[in-house]
Amino acid sequence: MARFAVAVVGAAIVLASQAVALPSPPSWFWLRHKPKSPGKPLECDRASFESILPAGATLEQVTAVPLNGSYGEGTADIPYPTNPTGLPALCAVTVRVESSPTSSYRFGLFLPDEWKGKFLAIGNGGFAGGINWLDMAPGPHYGMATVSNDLGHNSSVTNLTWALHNPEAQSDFGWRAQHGCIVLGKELTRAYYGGKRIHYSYYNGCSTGGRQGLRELQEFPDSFDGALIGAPAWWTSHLNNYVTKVGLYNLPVNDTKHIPTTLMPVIAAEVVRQCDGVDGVTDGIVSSPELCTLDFSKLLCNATIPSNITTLSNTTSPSCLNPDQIQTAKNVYSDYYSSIDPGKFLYTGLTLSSEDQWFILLGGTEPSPFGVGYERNFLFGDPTWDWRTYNDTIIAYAEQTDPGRSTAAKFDIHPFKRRGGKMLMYHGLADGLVPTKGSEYYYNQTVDVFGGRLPAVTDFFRMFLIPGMQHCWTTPVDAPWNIAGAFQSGVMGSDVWSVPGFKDKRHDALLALVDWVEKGHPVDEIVATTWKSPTNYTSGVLRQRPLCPWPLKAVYDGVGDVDEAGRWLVRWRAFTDVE
Ligand SMILES: *[C@@H]1O[C@H](CO)[C@@H](O)[C@H](O)[C@H]1NC(C)=O
Ligand SMILES: *[C@@H]1O[C@H](CO)[C@@H](O)[C@H](O)[C@H]1NC(C)=O
Ligand SMILES: *[C@@H]1O[C@H](CO)[C@@H](O)[C@H](O)[C@H]1NC(C)=O
Ligand SMILES: *[C@@H]1O[C@H](CO)[C@@H](O)[C@H](O)[C@H]1NC(C)=O
Ligand SMILES: *[C@@H]1O[C@H](CO)[C@@H](O)[C@H](O)[C@H]1NC(C)=O
Ligand SMILES: *[C@@H]1O[C@H](CO)[C@@H](O)[C@H](O)[C@H]1NC(C)=O
Ligand SMILES: *[C@@H]1O[C@H](CO)[C@@H](O)[C@H](O)[C@H]1NC(C)=O
Ligand SMILES: *[C@@H]1O[C@H](CO)[C@@H](O)[C@H](O)[C@H]1NC(C)=O
Ligand SMILES: *[C@@H]1O[C@H](CO)[C@@H](O)[C@H](O)[C@H]1NC(C)=O
Ligand SMILES: CC(=O)N[C@H]1CO[C@H](CO)[C@@H](O)[C@@H]1O
Repeated sequence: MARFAVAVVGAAIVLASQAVALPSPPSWFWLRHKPKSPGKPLECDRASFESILPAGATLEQVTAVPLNGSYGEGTADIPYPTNPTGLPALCAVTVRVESSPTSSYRFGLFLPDEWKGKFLAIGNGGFAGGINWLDMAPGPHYGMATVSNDLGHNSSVTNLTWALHNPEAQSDFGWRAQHGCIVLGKELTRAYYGGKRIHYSYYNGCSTGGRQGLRELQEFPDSFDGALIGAPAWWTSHLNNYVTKVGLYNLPVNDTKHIPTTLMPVIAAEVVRQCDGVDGVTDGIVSSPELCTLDFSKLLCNATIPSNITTLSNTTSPSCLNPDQIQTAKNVYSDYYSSIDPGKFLYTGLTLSSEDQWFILLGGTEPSPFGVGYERNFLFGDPTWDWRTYNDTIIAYAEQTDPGRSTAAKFDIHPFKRRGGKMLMYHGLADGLVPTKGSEYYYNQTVDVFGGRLPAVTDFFRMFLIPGMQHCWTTPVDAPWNIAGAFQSGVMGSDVWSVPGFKDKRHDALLALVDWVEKGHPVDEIVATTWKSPTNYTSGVLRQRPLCPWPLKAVYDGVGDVDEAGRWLVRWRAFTDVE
């Protein structure tokens, strides 16, 4: 154990986080010994797992779950209290691993009776400290052994106080718990199935989960053959300060510039009015926000309305903004550049059509806990740090220190590509939490590292932007959104997996990825689905549309049913500066 602690301390003093590889697990980490009878599967019982777990790991639970059973920790799992139901028969295992003398993480493993020789790791969301049992549920339906971990703490998505003065817990959050549960999870999987090989390993995560997946494949390219990365919160050192900055655009609440949450849908509706048709189809969905130049004057209140009246209840003409509020909206859409180091790009703005989710970052009386919690508990170690003192030097400091080394900004992933790794990234164009253009920026940076040529990247890494989809799931504008990404099954029901009614590689992005990895078929399109009631599949399919690998996009052929995926063609986006 001591050796591991030393290695981690050694890593923590390296400030330039991109340059040095993270330490590998120490020797005590590996299984104590091979199972007693090689070739013979283990029983799903405590004795079997206890006999092989390494010294630093403790067995918590082993449960044989019958067909159509349910498993999870219920409300004891603060961020993931919903237990999946309707599971295939499997062995559920929970293990706690000491990651340093003062820290530990827990992980859960589903080992399906009908195993197809595959392994799947699942991500978390926000700062959620808990095993994501609900998101693990699809894995065994695909025949995959599936792992998820609690990132080394026990908390809700927005509670970051566990990180205060706790660099070991920060490292578990940053990369260590995720990597450790993959290494040990694979060992246990092989042992459980009698020493059989794992033929393919996959990843599925969104938001923080997207970050976890990128972090893992950047540092440990052998972990996955395929990774499905949704709306990644990859640029921790920038993003978690950016969200404070965005919050400050709209504060204090008694300022004339403040946009109350009641006006956000008003802006959203005006954006749809002006930007919907720009993509060629008037359907209430803004599919090409980058081609729309919003005329803000259409949102401006007439001069007769006093500019200090900002709430709906005070105005006679409520569906409008004062000039200061217009400026706030412009700030939110603008990319963030440093005021201290002029011209230095710090983050992309939110896209047109994200307004229905602005309440997350702009709706409070102080900036989001994703920002202030990060600054107080990770960055400054000062629970009294005053967000009013935020300034643009903070990002440079965060970049240098990168607490927990959680930032996933190592764009050179040649080792992942060389071993045959494939990655699908996706991001909702109506995301109001993690800016969509940040994924585009990530993709561009990767293209640069690969010589500035798109084909050098598209042959192993493709990105799909999903018009009208918010952060990770669902839609306020009846846009097709479901591609079986992380969290997407869970919000449809505790027993849902894949895309209900369309459990195939054309509609399910994980199955598309599997087809690319295992059969060599590149993913040229994914058909997204929505229902009459967007998260209720029994309400009936409303629309399906193909998504294309960025920068390609689907265009309606002008004939037939616009809500039918087959009526859409693939076209080049209006770039002239890429191949
Ligand atoms: C599966 O379990 C649920 C309860 O969780 C039950 O309502 C349902 O009838 C079961 N289905 C089958 C096929 O046994
Ligand atoms: C996490 O905290 C909750 C609420 O305090 C508690 O019920 C639960 O047992 C804790 N979980 C673990 C693994 O410590
Ligand atoms: C945050 O978590 C800490 C324990 O880590 C707990 O004491 C505190 O009550 C939590 N705060 C909220 C707002 O839930
Ligand atoms: C806003 O509120 C703060 C404190 O609540 C007060 O000091 C300030 O004067 C107010 N500003 C305006 C413009 O009313
Ligand atoms: C401003 O006044 C004009 C003329 O009265 C009216 O047509 C228009 O709708 C008003 N605009 C807003 C945003 O209230
Ligand atoms: C708005 O400003 C006007 C004129 O400056 C002032 O008379 C009025 O009291 C202010 N209203 C509010 C709600 O602050
Ligand atoms: C910016 O904020 C940091 C952290 O609160 C503080 O140490 C620094 O003095 C501030 N810099 C300026 C120029 O205000
Ligand atoms: C990505 O690159 C394309 C092509 O050069 C460019 O048009 C686009 O603005 C870039 N996007 C971002 C977010 O950097
Ligand atoms: C889902 O839709 C069906 C059919 O419209 C309806 O009967 C059912 O109550 C809905 N379920 C929920 C949870 O809203
Ligand atoms: C003059 C007036 O009606 N003021 C109201 C404006 O709206 C706020 C918030 O709803 C109320 O608190 C004020 O009384």
